[in-house]
Amino acid sequence: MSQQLTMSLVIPVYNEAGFLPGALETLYGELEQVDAAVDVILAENGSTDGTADLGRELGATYPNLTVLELPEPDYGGAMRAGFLAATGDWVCNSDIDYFSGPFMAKVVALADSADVILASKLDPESEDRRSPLRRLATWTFNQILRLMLGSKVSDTHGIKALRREVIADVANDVISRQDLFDTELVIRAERQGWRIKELPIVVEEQRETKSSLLKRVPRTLKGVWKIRKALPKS
Ligand SMILES: Nc1nc2c(ncn2[C@@H]2O[C@H](COP(=O)(O)OP(=O)(O)O)[C@@H](O)[C@H]2O)c(=O)[nH]1
Ligand SMILES: [Mg+2]
Repeated sequence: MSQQLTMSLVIPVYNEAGFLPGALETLYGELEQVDAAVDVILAENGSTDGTADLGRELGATYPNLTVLELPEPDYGGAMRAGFLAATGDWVCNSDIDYFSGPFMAKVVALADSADVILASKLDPESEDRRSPLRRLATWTFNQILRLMLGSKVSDTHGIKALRREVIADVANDVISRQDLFDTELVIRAERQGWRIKELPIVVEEQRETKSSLLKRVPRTLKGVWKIRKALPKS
């Protein structure tokens, strides 16, 4: 019998004490369909509502759950720490309100034929149930990445899985913090020639976004420009 794949699931969390218990119950239910030895890393930083303590308490109920606690609220910083702490053959990444057991099961099935697997909200077969504004933002962001960074992938900022070797290859070069960490990680993997596969997904967030879309726009444009300057010329 071949050995079971190991998979770490990195989830950044910030002030999620109210949402965490229900979300973990749903998540662990979905993980039952994944034929891999899965461990979950909650990458918390800067919460003021006891999210990290609660996560550790829930570790008594849920197997293989660890909490990384860092000082400053920084989505990208938490992602970086989580990705670098992960020990699985594959490292998945999801939000606490947007994850997918079926996607992780597909990663197991495709593990030999790809190095990076992206759940693409823009795949023609995807079913994106978010608001038109959020869908437009996703499409526009992807156009910007194509234009400014020459990327050919259709979604860098969603549910994804990377072979651990890919992370070891590129994570330390990523300069972005906050929302662009994962985008730069995927684009650096693309530039390095790692095999990328995109899969359709049903996009259904379990709650409205907490951050303002409008505030993200200037920050994102500035961030993409910085990535462009930092990437080696292709
Ligand atoms: N560690 C950490 N996680 C964050 C931070 N901001 C957001 N998150 C987490 O990132 C994920 C996505 O956040 P959400 O508010 O749902 O934003 P959305 O992507 O616009 O829907 C959730 O799991 C949040 O808890 C942060 O500053 N630090
Ligand atoms: Mg969300």
